[in-house]
Amino acid sequence: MGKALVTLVNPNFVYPPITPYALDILTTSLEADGFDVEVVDLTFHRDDWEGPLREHLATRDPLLVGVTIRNTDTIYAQQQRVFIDTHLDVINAIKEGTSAPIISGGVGFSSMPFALTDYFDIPYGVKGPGEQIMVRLARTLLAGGNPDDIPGLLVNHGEGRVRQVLPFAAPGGEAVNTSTAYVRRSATPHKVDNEWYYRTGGLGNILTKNGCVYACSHCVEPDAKGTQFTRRGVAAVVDEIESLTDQGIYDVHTTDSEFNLAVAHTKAVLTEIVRRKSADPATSLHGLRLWVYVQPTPFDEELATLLAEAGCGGINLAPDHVRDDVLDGWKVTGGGRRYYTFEDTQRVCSLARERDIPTMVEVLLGMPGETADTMRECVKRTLDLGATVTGYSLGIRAFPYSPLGIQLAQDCDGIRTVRGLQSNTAREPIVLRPKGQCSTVEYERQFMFDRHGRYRPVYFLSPELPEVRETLDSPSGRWAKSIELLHDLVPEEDLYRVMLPTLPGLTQDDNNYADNPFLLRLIESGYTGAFWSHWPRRAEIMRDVA
Ligand code: B12
Ligand code: SF4
Repeated sequence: MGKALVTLVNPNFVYPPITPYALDILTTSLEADGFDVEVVDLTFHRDDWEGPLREHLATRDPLLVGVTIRNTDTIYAQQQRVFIDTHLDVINAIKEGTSAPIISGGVGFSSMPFALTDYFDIPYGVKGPGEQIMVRLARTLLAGGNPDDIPGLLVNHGEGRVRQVLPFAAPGGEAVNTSTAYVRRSATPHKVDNEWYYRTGGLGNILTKNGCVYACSHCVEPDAKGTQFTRRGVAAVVDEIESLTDQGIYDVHTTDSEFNLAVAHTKAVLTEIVRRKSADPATSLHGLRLWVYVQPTPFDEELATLLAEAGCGGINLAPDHVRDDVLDGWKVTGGGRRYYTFEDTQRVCSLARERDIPTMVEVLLGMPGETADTMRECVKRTLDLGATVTGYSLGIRAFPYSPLGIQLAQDCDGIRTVRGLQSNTAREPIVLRPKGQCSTVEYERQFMFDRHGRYRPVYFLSPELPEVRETLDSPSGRWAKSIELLHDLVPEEDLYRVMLPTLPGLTQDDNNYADNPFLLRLIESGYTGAFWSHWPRRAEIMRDVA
């Protein structure tokens, strides 16, 4: 028996299911500090979640309940689905079942933490890594202390007043448990069932470092995760990967913002995997397929060879575009410098091809400056890369603290809309207020809700794309002509290896992972590994399972 019980709830109803890794991390730290932890994982009960939640709360008396919010919405311009409505339902049900305080965190939560602490009407929230702060809160509550003394904790004072306890450091750093392997279990009652997630979702997951030092203008991650790299101990990371492969979880996806940044550490992790494989013919690491997110630099021969030797299943590369004039000021370091060129992208693709490592190239169209011509050139040159799969997105979700979101709010200045601001559910022009003109809760809220409290997630699509005037003038206009143009730009013979944004009825080649019908079929049929790796064979696979 531990000091007290902490309940952790996973309200993620998106399929294919993704292992709630964060809950293993929180559990590891809480248990190490002597707390009992029970996980109520509602992902596998998305149609009857109230039953298991009620039953848990009726038979337990937790000191504290933690709720992980991984995604706020699809962040997918063509299907702007919001998830926080069901998260609120779950949180309200928790409140009915217990008087224990509720704390929330997660990367989605951290993208608008003040607004969500207020919206969920919960006493506490955490922005960024939560393992250390969660332990401090549990300890403080147990001792009858004052949570207002826990630096970094978000405390809800009611009526829209959410404050972060000072002094707080930016997310990351000491907030991360870097020294121990996180305990990954399977089939243990009341814990995350990693093997079941693998069987039903096709992937496990591993974190090697937290945060990102870059400042790409579309991206929420440096703000939500931390603006520095916090590296985990190499042995701890590889011990953890080995514990996953020991449990039969062979396809493991990195959850670093980018695996190849802080590249000396990346190489150290891979070297340790390779060392263990060559030292021990019996280690389950021989079955590992590691799926990684990378940027075009830093990436050299040594890294490519280490990836191949460690057992890389595939590389997901995000150059986003090919043209310098579009990428300038967008894909930049914290100091504002560009950090790769199109030649670097070509190089990663050929280094991977030489080693038979499949590649997925991610392209983000519709950022500021995008025109029909830049789009045309981008599609042509990215298809020429010969990647296994190329994924095109059109339009970007604007978040309160992504550099683009901040800029859009400044440009609106609370008095005008800006061309390109869009939301499928907008009923009036989107006018954002910059920070300083409103409270932090209000500032964050406006990126998700309109002034009447209706969901209206804010997106940006380049107004220089060839859209008709009515589309550009309407806050809910759909960039349909650009999508049609994009489809036209992909030659018929390349379609099998391309993911495209779609309009209802246009095609099935949808690149939104949330409840994607192809992916769901794939998983039912026992396929594992990153979803994109099966994409080129989708027609055949769908025929086989029909
Ligand atoms: C890898 C990844 C994927 C992979 C997952 C592979 C796998 N097997 O895990 C794939 C490609 C499948 C994927 C899919 C999607 N993803 Co994704 N993904 C990521 C990525 C890079 C890592 C997520 C992760 O596991 N992080 C590691 C964990 C340990 O960190 P964490 O969850 O943040 O947890 C820490 C803290 O947040 C905190 N914390 C977490 N929970 C709690 C709870 C409490 C109580 C407390 C106190 C603290 C706390 O403490 C934790 C430990 O330090 C993130 C970005 C990122 N760098 O995190 C995007 C990200 C989470 N994904 C995102 C999205 C939108 C999606 C999709 C919805 C996309 C889509 N439309 O299909 C789907 C959803 C799938 C699903 N079923 O949920 C967005 C979410 C944005 C938002 N505001 O909602 C992110 C942030 C990407 C981005 N830049 O926008 N994803
Ligand atoms: S897109 Fe840029 S800022 Fe975002 S995680 Fe990747 S490198 Fe970092």
